[in-house]
Amino acid sequence: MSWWWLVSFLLLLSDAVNRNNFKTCDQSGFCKRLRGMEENKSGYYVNPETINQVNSSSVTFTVKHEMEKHAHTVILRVLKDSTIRLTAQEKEPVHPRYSPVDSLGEAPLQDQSCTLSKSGQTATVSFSSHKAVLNYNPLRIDVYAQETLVASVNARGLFHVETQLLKPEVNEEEHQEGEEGENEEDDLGISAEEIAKMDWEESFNSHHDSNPRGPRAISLDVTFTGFDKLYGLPEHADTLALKGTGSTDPYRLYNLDVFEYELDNPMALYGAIPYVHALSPKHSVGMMWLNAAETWVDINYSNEKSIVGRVLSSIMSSDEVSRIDTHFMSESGLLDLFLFLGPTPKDVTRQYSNVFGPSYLPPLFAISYHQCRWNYNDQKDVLGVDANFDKYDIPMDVIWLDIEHTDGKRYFSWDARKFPDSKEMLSTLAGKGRNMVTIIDPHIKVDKNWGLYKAGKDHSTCGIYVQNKDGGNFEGHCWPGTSSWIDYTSPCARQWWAEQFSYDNYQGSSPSLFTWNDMNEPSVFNGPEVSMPKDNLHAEQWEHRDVHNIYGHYMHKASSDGQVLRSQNTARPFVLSRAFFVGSHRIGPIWTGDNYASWEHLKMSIPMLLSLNVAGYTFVGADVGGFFGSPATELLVRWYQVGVLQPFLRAHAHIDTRRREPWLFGEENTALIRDALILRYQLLPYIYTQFYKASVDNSPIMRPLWYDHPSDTSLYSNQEEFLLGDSLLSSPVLESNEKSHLVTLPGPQVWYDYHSYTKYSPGTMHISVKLSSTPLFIKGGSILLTKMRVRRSSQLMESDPYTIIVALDNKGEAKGEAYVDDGKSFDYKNNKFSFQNLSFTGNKLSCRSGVKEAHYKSAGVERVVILGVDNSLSASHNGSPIISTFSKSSHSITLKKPNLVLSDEWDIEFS
Ligand code: NBV
Repeated sequence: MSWWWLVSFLLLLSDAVNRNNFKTCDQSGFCKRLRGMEENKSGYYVNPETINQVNSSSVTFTVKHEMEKHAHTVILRVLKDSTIRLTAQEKEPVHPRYSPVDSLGEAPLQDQSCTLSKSGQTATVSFSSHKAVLNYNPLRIDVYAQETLVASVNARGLFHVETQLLKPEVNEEEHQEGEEGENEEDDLGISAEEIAKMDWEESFNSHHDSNPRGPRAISLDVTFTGFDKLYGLPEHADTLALKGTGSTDPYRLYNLDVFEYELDNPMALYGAIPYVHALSPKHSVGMMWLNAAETWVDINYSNEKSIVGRVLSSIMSSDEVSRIDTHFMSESGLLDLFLFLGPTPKDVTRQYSNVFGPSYLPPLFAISYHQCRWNYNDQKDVLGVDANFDKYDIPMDVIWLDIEHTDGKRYFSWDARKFPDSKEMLSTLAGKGRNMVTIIDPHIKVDKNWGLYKAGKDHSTCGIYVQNKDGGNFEGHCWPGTSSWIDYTSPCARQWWAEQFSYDNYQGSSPSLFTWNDMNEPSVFNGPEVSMPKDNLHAEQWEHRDVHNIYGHYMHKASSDGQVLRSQNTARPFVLSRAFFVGSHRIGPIWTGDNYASWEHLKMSIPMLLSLNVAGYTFVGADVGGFFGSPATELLVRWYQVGVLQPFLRAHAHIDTRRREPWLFGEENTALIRDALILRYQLLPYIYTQFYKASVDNSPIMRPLWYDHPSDTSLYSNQEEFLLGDSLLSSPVLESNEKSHLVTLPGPQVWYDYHSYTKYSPGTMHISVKLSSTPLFIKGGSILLTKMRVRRSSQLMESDPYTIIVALDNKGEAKGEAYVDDGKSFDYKNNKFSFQNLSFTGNKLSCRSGVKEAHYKSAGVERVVILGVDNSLSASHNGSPIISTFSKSSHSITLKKPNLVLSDEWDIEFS
């Protein structure tokens, strides 16, 4: 066993994060430099003569610095739907700056026309009812949404671009002369001494970063004025509302494999979306800092008057203006900023979706239940687990195989001893409508006798592997031993990778086999911060430093493309990824990595998943039960009850933990887990409809309560409850042995208990709970689609009939939507789906096609339940009566066998 293996192994045995493995801001050269900048000293100003409207939607100007010779071209572009894009580019960069353009959605950005006017020391760009006011000296841009100042760029003067300098040949003698005061300037206007002081090279632990292109960080402050809270910046194991970072490190965004991550702190985790959402009762604003390099973000909340505050109070005659200062710092890359001006959270979501695209529409099985473990040992084990789900009558759609299923951690292969006939196994599962997922990591075992490794090495048209700083294939250590890493940033390598998923290349695979991409931050056991050296080289000679945070995204994309390719463009892909970046929501789900079987981690799953949804990532989940450790039975049951209402639902466990399949905890607990999973399967038609909506405009699937109720500030810090789509509220039990549970039901609507139909007025209340309780509420005024007969898998439920639940509001009305398609193909893109608008008003329940050109014959409706009815009503369709029963105790009416097809248009009349 070599030393690195021993070190990694020992690390795996320790039971908490090893903070020494990861940099603090002080240990990260650029973070230290930029965080240490003094406010209001930036020295950047606009050259007024350069301000120019280049086309109907864009204004450009040149920004210069008092001390430096470098000039920057800034473009302020106005996009359709209250969106601004601001980019700054050095005029003559020594090295180009990376821009993660593949994060942008497929639809081209749409412009909105604007007008430019200048007066005195400012220029104003006006569009719709908004404007951006550019102050020349010092450089500042104040953005007003409908006459209200919402954001100020560089109000604190922290804009800074480390212009890419040429590395000085530091000669000791000259350097000393410099120190004695000669201080000669280079041709960029910076003294040799200053250049020498910058961190050209850096070391961390035993790792050396040669940084051959020199310091080239960028920094910018943006102040959100008049806002109460800021959200977003996934991924951190921290509160939903972002904290001020005055006494901590800034929030760090640098995709890392953090072993046993800690809760409640700003340390980096597996993925990065540099996006914040500022919230006040009147306004929501979103901001994306589109940069794929290591990024740190400082946040400060205050009510004091700043320059911005003074500007605002002079307009609004208010004394105190709450403001949130942010400071974004990235190690390299282009400055590229998007501001979404709202005004509501939903508007911000739509504006985000216009730029970064909506979410991907998963196949139906993907939103059902996944059973995973590191590892299911062999074929027999898999089939035994599968059979037990049937024996215990528990629905399940997918069984997962972790790294041990491979031949020596060579991905796309099977350990022939353990899995002698994978196709047979896959087909047994497929017979019950069940699928399988195998893990495929980005590190490729260096094995000259392995076809896949060799094919990558010998590829004739492009470099398949990431290179080290000297241009050879980078080799590091990971699960298979010495490995190389695929360069997914290269389109050619991505194409090659996608081809590995063909049935010919991936022997023993079949159409029901899907993929899990782990370790794609990338995790390199013997690399700096357990990742890749920053001076490694990618396609087009980009340094790893430039592309680090988008690396995993490209792997996710290439794997998903591979699945689409193998199906000849007919089947929707399913790839789970651990690393992610801006735009990954268009590819497939992610999960929150290696959590722990503790109540604290269960609780933390909620703010973590909510932050992701706020930042545009809708299909997300956390390992049910906790990855490390063995959950006590009560915790496991509660975790299922929470997990079944979260977007991605997978139970998973570390190899060293006790087996924990749902039937291993005694009959009573098996029943509780079964009930939780049955609830998920009953709700699948509703949840699938939410996924459809996310695929249109990226509406979050899992929402903070404030999202639909932004004017209620008491909800701003609520991270114990969440909305699932727009009609359900989950108030999970997150404490051991809880008997009396606090529920917050936001107004003005009434709410109904999903299980008992009890009606609640909005407000905060205690309800009594047992271990069997899964507090779940339906919003008055909504209509939900469910299927009450649950079978072994979602596929086997395809033609089962629907139950429609109508929850009336105080006016006796309700509305909802129902989306149905084949659940697996791309036919929905050719209008083979059904999207129905359901509404209950004036004693009539109507079902109308919401998309006229769409057609798909759905299953029938077997039951309609109306909640919130005070007396018995008789129901009929086209004059024929429908059997109905009134329940006095639950104030509900149930209609049986109305004989209707959901995808048809129909009315049910009540009298
Ligand atoms: O492949 C093994 C595990 C996997 O089960 C887990 O879900 C990943 O997050 N993987 C990490 C590597 C080892 C973790 C200690």
